[in-house]
Amino acid sequence: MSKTITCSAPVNIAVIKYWGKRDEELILPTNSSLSCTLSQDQLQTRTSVSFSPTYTKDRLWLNGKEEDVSKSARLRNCLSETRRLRSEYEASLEKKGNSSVAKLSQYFVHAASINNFPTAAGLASSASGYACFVFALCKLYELPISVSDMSRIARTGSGSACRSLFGGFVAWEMGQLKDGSDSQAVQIAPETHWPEIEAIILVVSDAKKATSSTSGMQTTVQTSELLQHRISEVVPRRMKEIIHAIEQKDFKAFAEITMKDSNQFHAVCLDTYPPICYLNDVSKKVIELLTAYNSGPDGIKAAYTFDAGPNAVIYAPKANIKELIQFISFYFPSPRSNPTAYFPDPLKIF
Ligand code: 2P0
Repeated sequence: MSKTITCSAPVNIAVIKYWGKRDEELILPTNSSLSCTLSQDQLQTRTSVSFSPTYTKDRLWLNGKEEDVSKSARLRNCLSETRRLRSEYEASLEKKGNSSVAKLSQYFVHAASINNFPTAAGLASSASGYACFVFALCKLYELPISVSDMSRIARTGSGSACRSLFGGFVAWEMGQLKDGSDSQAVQIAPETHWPEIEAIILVVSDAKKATSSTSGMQTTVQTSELLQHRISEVVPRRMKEIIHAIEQKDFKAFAEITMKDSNQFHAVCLDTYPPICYLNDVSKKVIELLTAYNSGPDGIKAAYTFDAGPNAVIYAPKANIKELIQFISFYFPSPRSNPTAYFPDPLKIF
Protein backbone atom coordinates (compact mmCIF):
# COMPACT_ATOMS: atom_id res chain seq x y z
CA MET A 1 0.00 0.00 0.00
CA SER A 2 1.33 3.41 -0.93
CA LYS A 3 -0.18 6.84 -1.39
CA THR A 4 0.86 10.32 -2.56
CA ILE A 5 -0.73 13.69 -1.81
CA THR A 6 0.24 16.98 -3.48
CA CYS A 7 -0.74 20.33 -1.96
CA SER A 8 0.20 23.96 -2.40
CA ALA A 9 0.35 26.72 0.19
CA PRO A 10 0.73 30.46 -0.22
CA VAL A 11 3.11 32.88 1.42
CA ASN A 12 1.85 35.29 4.06
CA ILE A 13 3.28 38.73 4.67
CA ALA A 14 2.91 40.13 8.18
CA VAL A 15 1.58 43.60 8.82
CA ILE A 16 2.13 43.21 12.58
CA LYS A 17 5.48 41.46 12.78
CA TYR A 18 6.47 38.39 14.76
CA TRP A 19 9.99 38.84 16.11
CA GLY A 20 11.12 37.04 19.24
CA LYS A 21 10.45 33.70 20.95
CA ARG A 22 9.65 32.96 24.58
CA ASP A 23 10.22 29.23 23.92
CA GLU A 24 12.75 28.25 21.25
CA GLU A 25 11.82 24.58 21.05
CA LEU A 26 8.03 24.92 20.87
CA ILE A 27 8.37 28.14 18.84
CA LEU A 28 6.23 30.29 21.08
CA PRO A 29 6.37 34.00 20.25
CA THR A 30 6.87 37.00 22.50
CA ASN A 31 4.02 38.80 20.74
CA SER A 32 0.96 38.10 18.62
CA SER A 33 1.19 38.95 14.92
CA LEU A 34 -1.11 39.45 11.95
CA SER A 35 -0.62 38.84 8.25
CA CYS A 36 -2.25 38.79 4.86
CA THR A 37 -2.06 35.53 2.96
CA LEU A 38 -1.21 36.20 -0.69
CA SER A 39 -3.17 34.50 -3.42
CA GLN A 40 -1.81 31.15 -4.61
CA ASP A 41 -0.79 32.45 -8.04
CA GLN A 42 1.82 34.78 -6.56
CA LEU A 43 4.29 33.12 -4.20
CA GLN A 44 3.67 29.54 -3.26
CA THR A 45 5.18 26.26 -2.20
CA ARG A 46 4.03 23.01 -3.75
CA THR A 47 4.73 19.81 -1.84
CA SER A 48 4.14 16.15 -2.52
CA VAL A 49 4.24 13.66 0.34
CA SER A 50 3.99 9.92 0.06
CA PHE A 51 4.35 6.79 2.14
CA SER A 52 5.26 3.33 0.95
CA PRO A 53 6.31 0.05 2.59
CA THR A 54 9.42 0.21 0.37
CA TYR A 55 10.74 3.40 2.01
CA THR A 56 13.49 2.77 4.55
CA LYS A 57 13.66 6.24 6.14
CA ASP A 58 11.99 9.67 6.07
CA ARG A 59 13.43 11.77 3.25
CA LEU A 60 12.83 15.31 1.99
CA TRP A 61 13.91 17.20 -1.12
CA LEU A 62 13.74 21.00 -1.17
CA ASN A 63 13.87 22.51 -4.65
CA GLY A 64 15.36 19.24 -5.92
CA LYS A 65 18.13 19.01 -3.31
CA GLU A 66 17.87 16.43 -0.53
CA GLU A 67 17.88 17.76 3.03
CA ASP A 68 18.96 15.59 5.95
CA VAL A 69 15.71 15.10 7.89
CA SER A 70 17.56 13.61 10.87
CA LYS A 71 19.47 16.89 11.27
CA SER A 72 16.38 19.10 11.34
CA ALA A 73 14.53 19.11 14.67
CA ARG A 74 11.80 21.20 13.04
CA LEU A 75 11.10 18.70 10.26
CA ARG A 76 11.21 15.88 12.79
CA ASN A 77 8.77 17.74 15.08
CA CYS A 78 6.20 18.06 12.29
CA LEU A 79 6.65 14.46 11.17
CA SER A 80 6.53 12.97 14.66
CA GLU A 81 3.50 14.99 15.76
CA THR A 82 1.41 14.13 12.67
CA ARG A 83 2.52 10.48 13.00
CA ARG A 84 1.60 10.47 16.71
CA LEU A 85 -1.86 11.87 15.90
CA ARG A 86 -2.30 9.23 13.18
CA SER A 87 -1.38 6.50 15.59
CA GLU A 88 -3.84 7.92 18.15
CA TYR A 89 -6.53 8.04 15.45
CA GLU A 90 -5.84 4.43 14.43
CA ALA A 91 -6.17 3.34 18.06
CA SER A 92 -9.47 5.23 18.47
CA LEU A 93 -10.90 3.62 15.30
CA GLU A 94 -9.89 0.18 16.53
CA LYS A 95 -11.48 0.89 19.88
CA LYS A 96 -14.73 1.64 18.04
CA GLY A 97 -14.58 -1.85 16.52
CA ASN A 98 -13.07 -1.01 13.14
CA SER A 99 -10.84 -4.02 12.49
CA SER A 100 -9.42 -2.97 9.11
CA VAL A 101 -7.72 0.28 10.08
CA ALA A 102 -4.77 1.06 7.79
CA LYS A 103 -1.65 1.39 9.96
CA LEU A 104 -0.26 4.34 8.02
CA SER A 105 1.69 5.59 11.04
CA GLN A 106 4.19 2.75 10.66
CA TYR A 107 5.44 3.80 7.20
CA PHE A 108 8.26 6.19 6.37
CA VAL A 109 7.45 9.32 4.40
CA HIS A 110 9.09 10.95 1.38
CA ALA A 111 8.44 14.63 0.67
CA ALA A 112 9.42 16.90 -2.21
CA SER A 113 8.87 20.62 -1.94
CA ILE A 114 9.33 23.39 -4.48
CA ASN A 115 9.04 27.17 -4.16
CA ASN A 116 8.27 29.34 -7.17
CA PHE A 117 10.33 32.19 -5.65
CA PRO A 118 13.78 32.67 -4.06
CA THR A 119 14.16 30.54 -0.93
CA ALA A 120 15.36 32.22 2.30
CA ALA A 121 15.55 35.69 0.76
CA GLY A 122 13.14 37.27 3.23
CA LEU A 123 10.12 36.26 1.16
CA ALA A 124 8.63 33.98 3.80
CA SER A 125 9.62 30.67 2.18
CA SER A 126 9.62 28.83 5.52
CA ALA A 127 6.03 30.00 6.10
CA SER A 128 4.57 28.49 2.94
CA GLY A 129 7.01 25.57 3.15
CA TYR A 130 6.06 24.28 6.59
CA ALA A 131 2.37 25.13 6.14
CA CYS A 132 2.33 23.05 2.97
CA PHE A 133 4.34 20.20 4.49
CA VAL A 134 2.09 19.90 7.56
CA PHE A 135 -1.15 20.27 5.60
CA ALA A 136 -0.02 17.59 3.14
CA LEU A 137 0.98 15.24 5.99
CA CYS A 138 -2.39 15.75 7.71
CA LYS A 139 -4.16 14.88 4.43
CA LEU A 140 -1.86 11.89 3.83
CA TYR A 141 -2.72 10.56 7.28
CA GLU A 142 -6.41 11.56 6.90
CA LEU A 143 -6.32 13.24 10.30
CA PRO A 144 -9.69 14.51 11.55
CA ILE A 145 -8.29 17.76 12.96
CA SER A 146 -9.13 21.46 12.50
CA VAL A 147 -7.04 23.95 10.52
CA SER A 148 -6.11 25.71 13.78
CA ASP A 149 -4.85 22.35 15.10
CA MET A 150 -2.75 22.02 11.95
CA SER A 151 -1.49 25.58 12.46
CA ARG A 152 -0.09 24.58 15.87
CA ILE A 153 1.89 21.76 14.25
CA ALA A 154 3.12 24.05 11.44
CA ARG A 155 4.20 26.55 14.12
CA THR A 156 6.70 24.01 15.45
CA GLY A 157 8.30 23.96 11.98
CA SER A 158 8.48 27.72 11.60
CA GLY A 159 6.55 30.32 13.56
CA SER A 160 5.18 32.30 10.64
CA ALA A 161 4.04 29.05 8.94
CA CYS A 162 1.03 28.79 11.25
CA ARG A 163 -0.49 31.84 9.54
CA SER A 164 -0.25 30.33 6.01
CA LEU A 165 -2.83 27.65 6.85
CA PHE A 166 -5.61 30.22 6.38
CA GLY A 167 -6.41 32.64 3.57
CA GLY A 168 -7.24 36.32 3.97
CA PHE A 169 -6.27 38.18 7.15
CA VAL A 170 -4.83 35.91 9.80
CA ALA A 171 -3.76 36.47 13.40
CA TRP A 172 -1.27 34.28 15.22
CA GLU A 173 -2.45 34.50 18.80
CA MET A 174 0.65 34.22 20.95
CA GLY A 175 -1.19 32.31 23.69
CA GLN A 176 -0.30 32.16 27.37
CA LEU A 177 0.14 28.45 28.08
CA LYS A 178 3.56 26.87 28.56
CA ASP A 179 2.82 23.89 26.31
CA GLY A 180 1.82 26.13 23.38
CA SER A 181 -1.62 24.56 23.04
CA ASP A 182 -3.19 28.05 22.73
CA SER A 183 -0.56 29.51 20.38
CA GLN A 184 -2.24 29.16 17.02
CA ALA A 185 -3.53 30.94 13.94
CA VAL A 186 -7.08 32.22 13.59
CA GLN A 187 -8.69 33.77 10.56
CA ILE A 188 -9.72 37.39 11.16
CA ALA A 189 -11.37 37.81 7.76
CA PRO A 190 -11.48 35.54 4.70
CA GLU A 191 -9.90 36.46 1.36
CA THR A 192 -13.35 37.48 0.05
CA HIS A 193 -13.73 40.17 2.74
CA TRP A 194 -11.50 42.86 1.19
CA PRO A 195 -10.58 41.77 -2.35
CA GLU A 196 -9.79 45.37 -3.38
CA ILE A 197 -6.45 45.14 -1.57
CA GLU A 198 -3.56 43.91 -3.70
CA ALA A 199 0.09 43.27 -2.98
CA ILE A 200 3.07 44.26 -5.10
CA ILE A 201 6.38 42.57 -4.34
CA LEU A 202 9.55 44.44 -5.17
CA VAL A 203 12.41 41.95 -5.27
CA VAL A 204 15.32 44.15 -4.32
CA SER A 205 17.61 41.16 -3.90
CA ASP A 206 17.09 37.40 -4.22
CA ALA A 207 20.30 36.59 -2.32
CA LYS A 208 20.08 34.49 0.84
CA LYS A 209 19.90 36.79 3.88
CA ALA A 210 23.00 37.25 6.03
CA THR A 211 21.23 36.86 9.40
CA SER A 212 18.56 34.16 9.57
CA SER A 213 15.31 35.13 11.27
CA THR A 214 15.80 32.41 13.88
CA SER A 215 19.21 33.62 15.05
CA GLY A 216 18.36 37.29 14.52
CA MET A 217 15.35 37.18 16.81
CA GLN A 218 17.31 35.25 19.42
CA THR A 219 19.88 38.07 19.63
CA THR A 220 17.09 40.63 19.69
CA VAL A 221 15.38 38.96 22.67
CA GLN A 222 18.71 38.89 24.51
CA THR A 223 19.78 42.47 23.81
CA SER A 224 17.07 44.87 22.63
CA GLU A 225 15.46 47.19 25.18
CA LEU A 226 13.08 48.51 22.57
CA LEU A 227 11.65 45.00 22.11
CA GLN A 228 10.27 45.06 25.67
CA HIS A 229 8.31 48.25 24.94
CA ARG A 230 7.13 46.76 21.64
CA ILE A 231 5.81 43.49 23.06
CA SER A 232 4.23 44.90 26.21
CA GLU A 233 2.61 48.05 24.87
CA VAL A 234 2.78 48.62 21.14
CA VAL A 235 1.79 45.27 19.62
CA PRO A 236 -1.24 44.56 21.87
CA ARG A 237 -2.65 48.01 20.95
CA ARG A 238 -1.84 47.67 17.26
CA MET A 239 -3.40 44.19 17.03
CA LYS A 240 -6.73 45.64 18.20
CA GLU A 241 -6.44 48.69 15.94
CA ILE A 242 -5.54 46.78 12.78
CA ILE A 243 -8.28 44.17 13.32
CA HIS A 244 -10.75 47.06 13.59
CA ALA A 245 -9.31 48.66 10.42
CA ILE A 246 -9.65 45.34 8.54
CA GLU A 247 -13.21 44.83 9.74
CA GLN A 248 -14.11 48.39 8.68
CA LYS A 249 -12.06 48.15 5.44
CA ASP A 250 -10.36 51.37 6.53
CA PHE A 251 -7.33 51.37 4.23
CA LYS A 252 -5.72 54.53 5.59
CA ALA A 253 -5.70 53.18 9.16
CA PHE A 254 -4.58 49.73 7.96
CA ALA A 255 -1.74 51.25 5.92
CA GLU A 256 -0.50 53.58 8.64
CA ILE A 257 -0.30 50.77 11.21
CA THR A 258 1.37 48.49 8.65
CA MET A 259 4.11 51.01 7.83
CA LYS A 260 4.65 51.94 11.47
CA ASP A 261 4.96 48.30 12.47
CA SER A 262 7.46 47.58 9.71
CA ASN A 263 9.45 50.63 10.81
CA GLN A 264 9.41 49.51 14.44
CA PHE A 265 10.41 45.95 13.60
CA HIS A 266 13.47 47.27 11.73
CA ALA A 267 14.17 49.71 14.57
CA VAL A 268 14.18 46.73 16.95
CA CYS A 269 16.62 44.96 14.63
CA LEU A 270 18.89 47.99 14.73
CA ASP A 271 18.49 48.14 18.52
CA THR A 272 19.79 44.57 18.68
CA TYR A 273 23.44 44.25 19.63
CA PRO A 274 25.34 43.60 17.40
CA PRO A 275 22.81 45.39 15.16
CA ILE A 276 20.90 43.70 12.37
CA CYS A 277 20.23 45.70 9.20
CA TYR A 278 17.89 43.97 6.80
CA LEU A 279 17.08 47.09 4.78
CA ASN A 280 19.54 48.28 2.14
CA ASP A 281 19.80 51.57 0.23
CA VAL A 282 17.21 50.47 -2.33
CA SER A 283 14.77 49.52 0.46
CA LYS A 284 15.27 52.95 2.04
CA LYS A 285 14.65 54.59 -1.35
CA VAL A 286 11.37 52.63 -1.60
CA ILE A 287 10.33 53.98 1.82
CA GLU A 288 11.21 57.51 0.70
CA LEU A 289 9.24 57.15 -2.55
CA LEU A 290 6.17 55.71 -0.86
CA THR A 291 6.27 58.47 1.75
CA ALA A 292 6.32 61.03 -1.07
CA TYR A 293 3.53 59.15 -2.90
CA ASN A 294 1.39 59.22 0.25
CA SER A 295 1.95 62.91 0.96
CA GLY A 296 -0.36 64.15 -1.82
CA PRO A 297 -3.85 65.60 -1.33
CA ASP A 298 -5.45 62.12 -1.20
CA GLY A 299 -3.37 61.06 1.81
CA ILE A 300 -2.22 57.46 2.24
CA LYS A 301 -2.67 55.43 -0.96
CA ALA A 302 -0.25 52.55 -0.38
CA ALA A 303 1.59 50.82 2.48
CA TYR A 304 5.08 49.35 2.43
CA THR A 305 6.28 46.58 4.69
CA PHE A 306 9.64 44.79 4.87
CA ASP A 307 10.38 41.40 6.43
CA ALA A 308 13.81 40.01 7.37
CA GLY A 309 15.35 41.12 4.08
CA PRO A 310 15.53 44.13 1.75
CA ASN A 311 12.52 43.18 -0.41
CA ALA A 312 9.46 45.41 -0.20
CA VAL A 313 5.85 44.32 -0.16
CA ILE A 314 3.40 47.08 -0.98
CA TYR A 315 -0.28 46.81 -0.13
CA ALA A 316 -2.65 49.11 -2.00
CA PRO A 317 -6.23 49.24 -3.24
CA LYS A 318 -6.66 47.89 -6.79
CA ALA A 319 -7.58 51.40 -8.02
CA ASN A 320 -4.07 52.68 -7.21
CA ILE A 321 -2.04 49.75 -8.53
CA LYS A 322 -1.50 50.92 -12.12
CA GLU A 323 -0.41 54.40 -11.03
CA LEU A 324 1.80 52.88 -8.34
CA ILE A 325 3.56 50.53 -10.73
CA GLN A 326 4.17 53.39 -13.17
CA PHE A 327 5.53 55.50 -10.32
CA ILE A 328 7.85 52.75 -9.06
CA SER A 329 8.97 51.74 -12.58
CA PHE A 330 9.92 55.33 -13.31
CA TYR A 331 12.39 55.38 -10.40
CA PHE A 332 13.42 51.71 -10.68
CA PRO A 333 13.35 50.68 -14.35
CA SER A 334 13.51 46.86 -14.42
CA PRO A 335 16.73 45.35 -15.81
CA ARG A 336 14.88 42.11 -16.58
CA SER A 337 12.30 42.42 -19.31
CA ASN A 338 10.06 39.49 -18.48
CA PRO A 339 10.94 37.43 -15.44
CA THR A 340 9.05 34.13 -15.38
CA ALA A 341 8.52 31.90 -12.37
CA TYR A 342 9.81 28.36 -12.69
CA PHE A 343 7.65 25.60 -11.36
CA PRO A 344 8.78 22.04 -11.98
CA ASP A 345 6.63 19.16 -10.84
CA PRO A 346 7.63 18.04 -7.30
CA LEU A 347 6.53 14.48 -8.08
CA LYS A 348 9.37 14.15 -10.60
CA ILE A 349 11.88 14.53 -7.76
CA PHE A 350 11.03 11.30 -5.97
C1 2P0 B 1 6.76 37.72 10.37
N1 2P0 B 1 9.18 37.29 10.19
O1 2P0 B 1 5.88 37.99 11.20
C2 2P0 B 1 8.17 38.13 10.72
C3 2P0 B 1 8.52 39.51 10.24
C4 2P0 B 1 10.25 38.03 9.61
C5 2P0 B 1 9.96 39.44 9.88
O2 2P0 B 1 8.22 35.42 10.84
O3 2P0 B 1 12.42 30.93 13.74
O4 2P0 B 1 10.99 32.28 9.62
O5 2P0 B 1 11.18 29.80 11.88
O6 2P0 B 1 9.94 30.86 13.76
O7 2P0 B 1 8.90 32.30 11.04
C6 2P0 B 1 10.35 35.16 10.09
O8 2P0 B 1 10.50 34.24 11.09
O9 2P0 B 1 11.18 32.25 12.13
C7 2P0 B 1 9.20 35.96 10.40
P1 2P0 B 1 11.17 30.89 12.93
P2 2P0 B 1 10.31 32.67 10.89
O10 2P0 B 1 6.49 37.20 9.27
